Amino acid sequence: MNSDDEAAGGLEAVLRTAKHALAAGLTRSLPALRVVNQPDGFDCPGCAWPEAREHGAIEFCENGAKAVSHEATRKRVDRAFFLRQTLAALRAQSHRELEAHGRLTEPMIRRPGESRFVPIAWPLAFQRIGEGLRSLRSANEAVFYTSGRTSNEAAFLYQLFARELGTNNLPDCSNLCHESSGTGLGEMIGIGKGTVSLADFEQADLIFVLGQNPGSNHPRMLTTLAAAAQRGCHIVSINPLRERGLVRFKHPQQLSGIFGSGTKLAERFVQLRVGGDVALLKGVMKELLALEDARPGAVLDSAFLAEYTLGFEALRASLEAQAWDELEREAGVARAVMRELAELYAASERTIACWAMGLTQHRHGVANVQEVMNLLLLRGNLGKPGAGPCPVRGHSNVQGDRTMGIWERPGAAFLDALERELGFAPPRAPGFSVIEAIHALHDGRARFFMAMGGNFAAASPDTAFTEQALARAELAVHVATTLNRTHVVAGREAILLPCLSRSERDVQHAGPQFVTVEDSMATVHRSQGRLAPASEQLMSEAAIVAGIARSALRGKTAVPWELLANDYDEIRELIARVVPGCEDMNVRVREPGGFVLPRPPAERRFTTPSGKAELRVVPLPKLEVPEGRLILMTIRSHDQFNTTVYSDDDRYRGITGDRRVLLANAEDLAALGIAAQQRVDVTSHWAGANGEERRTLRGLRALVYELPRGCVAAYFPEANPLVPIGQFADKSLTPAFKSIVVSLAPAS
Ligand SMILES: Nc1nc2c(c(=O)[nH]1)N[C@H]1C(S)=C(S)[C@@H](COP(=O)(O)OP(=O)(O)OC[C@H]3O[C@@H](n4cnc5c(=O)[nH]c(N)nc54)[C@H](O)[C@@H]3O)O[C@H]1N2
Ligand SMILES: Nc1nc2c(c(=O)[nH]1)N[C@H]1C(S)=C(S)[C@@H](COP(=O)(O)OP(=O)(O)OC[C@H]3O[C@@H](n4cnc5c(=O)[nH]c(N)nc54)[C@H](O)[C@@H]3O)O[C@H]1N2
Ligand SMILES: [Mo]
Repeated sequence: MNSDDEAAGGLEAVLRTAKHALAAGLTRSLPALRVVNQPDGFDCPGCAWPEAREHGAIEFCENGAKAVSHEATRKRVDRAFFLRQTLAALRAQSHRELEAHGRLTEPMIRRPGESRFVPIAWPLAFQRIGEGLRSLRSANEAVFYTSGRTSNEAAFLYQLFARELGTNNLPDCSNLCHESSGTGLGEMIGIGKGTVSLADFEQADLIFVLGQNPGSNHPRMLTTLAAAAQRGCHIVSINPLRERGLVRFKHPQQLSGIFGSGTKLAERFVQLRVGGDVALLKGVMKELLALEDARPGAVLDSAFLAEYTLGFEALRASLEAQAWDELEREAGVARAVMRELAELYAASERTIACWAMGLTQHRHGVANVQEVMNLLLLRGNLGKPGAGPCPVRGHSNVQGDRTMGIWERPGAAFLDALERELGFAPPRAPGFSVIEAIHALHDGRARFFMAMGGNFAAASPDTAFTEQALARAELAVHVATTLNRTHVVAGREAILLPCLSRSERDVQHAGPQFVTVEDSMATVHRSQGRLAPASEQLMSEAAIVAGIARSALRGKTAVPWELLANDYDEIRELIARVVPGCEDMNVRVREPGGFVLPRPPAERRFTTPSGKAELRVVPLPKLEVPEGRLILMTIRSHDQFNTTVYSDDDRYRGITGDRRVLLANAEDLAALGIAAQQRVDVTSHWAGANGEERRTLRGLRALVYELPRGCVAAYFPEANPLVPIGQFADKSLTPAFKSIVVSLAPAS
């Protein structure tokens, strides 16, 4: 490979961006791109990486452009479309085909036993949903899912409605995503968020990037990493796959980046086994203790450990008792490499650790996160400039939705505040997370399913089981922008409600509205769409929730729904009274750049029971992989946003024209007698309640790839049928999307 093939970004990214804008129709898409992530524009609907707030600079990336162009498409899914397409025809289409039909334009309903969606007026749709909800025996038979693109204002209203109705059944995409980070950090430092800001990246001298592929999934993060690398900061990527976007980077929006050879990013790449992070990190910490023994007082931050933490002695004892051979075997990394990492870390004054799905989506996802936090705490890398944990969030407002109360296990303080300010008694029992909701729908404990965005059927594990569960809902209600698999499989009866997208103008009775979002670093800022709505019939998410709430609760409500939906300042007044840190929200969010929510650990204050940061001893996970079987991780390509697939290419990984592929180590394929390019059937195996369970996905093309022995990879969501419903992270219940035991056979 020459350097051009290696570098992410550059001229090719510019051309791709232009191509996606052209595909959407220049007149809709280019004005939109000009106001993405600008102070008076809208927040990019792509990832949650914060914007560098330099006025005048156009802050978007190739993949943000794809997300914007996708919602700015000129194609329409209208009543004529549904006359042509039966349910059976829609069910036969791929994820990519369904999304490519374009934007939903008017409310539609599919009645029980009918084979088509037909139009329904908004008031009648609300009425029907209200009836459906009132017919439930208990509010706990309803499930209210949220994906992470929903604004703070809509999310706050949505949870308020669910709780006034009487349930905490508010599963969200976080359950499938960073829940392990929230749980792991919450136990150790008191809140489930990271503590660093963009400014910290300007001061760090060492950045770990664990289980993350920012070149495709957080492209703007590369600008930050490139700037750090240029001033000499060390960057270490820990990943079974050598992700090209982390090797070299060309800034696509600067001339030097378009034509130059790029900045070298991660100078160190540690290729561990899938699931080997706890073992690797234990090894690094064990070597760190050895370095401290050799140079007492020079390696650990003993003053910090003594003043701010608990549990160091137990952690030390467990590391000392841990055998090296187990660590090397489980990590698939030699002790010498762990030693090198320990030396690099010991020499660093300010370390940041970034991570994403490669850590969270394992049975030991919480343990992974806690080992990272242990490592940081040993050298006091928390609450000082240039240092700290940085879980890199996925959806653009997934963190904000949680702050607004989209959570099946809300804290007592949040519920108390709701009760105090709204005057109704919210339910106190925990609700269903995604996995729990799937089971409840499956066995009839839940009978109503509503989704505020997202694609529950395709994003969840065990597709066959999940689709069966969704199909059993008596009524399924979807608030969405584009058509997807969930809309065509869920519910005996289904209602599709089309909403405004992030980039579109939102005008209510009180005039033009803006919404707010919270990025990955806890900054809350405004987002205001500028494009004309895709159809005159679209409603905002906030107005849809208010309409449903009024219909379902009738007069029995303590909430002025109409007033709130007419003027989002009124929603923010309420948020300011309920959500800590949002005081004076209407004033502060109008200031340039918005405001930062409090993160006590960033000031070395800990709201844990002990009042200290608590180091944790986590067990060493042992992935039992029987002879002849492999561990499968499911990952994103460069040309998708979660279940929205834009093309069948994966440019940085050099894969074109096919997503039904299985990436594997050459020696593993040879040992199994499978040739490169041969089609294989992949079967997952797990211990179910009634003996071994298995699922098979047929006809994936085997591709030789630079992966450790025993590890294979396939794309999400095509590979989701293989993910066992019963395998999820301890404590956080995040499905083990990245460690599935599989066997291969030549395609039948
Ligand atoms: N363009 C675009 N942007 C996106 C998204 C998108 O789909 N498209 N999705 C958004 C969302 S919701 C999220 S959550 C993020 C996801 O962002 P990422 O977490 O970067 O996405 P994944 O493709 O799931 O990649 C996980 C990485 O983990 C590695 N990995 C897998 N198993 C292990 C392991 O056991 N250990 C280690 N150390 N590494 C491992 C994989 O090789 C891969 O590089 O991106 C967000 N941004
Ligand atoms: N195997 C496997 N499975 C995974 C993962 C994995 O790595 N591997 N990753 C998991 C992760 S990290 C996540 S976050 C989940 C994602 O799960 P989800 O968030 O449920 O899925 P998305 O694909 O992001 O949702 C796309 C849909 O959202 C709707 N939409 C888009 N914009 C808007 C909007 O502004 N408003 C509304 N109301 N709707 C909108 C569109 O109809 C679109 O079809 O998937 C999870 N599933
Ligand atoms: Mo995510």
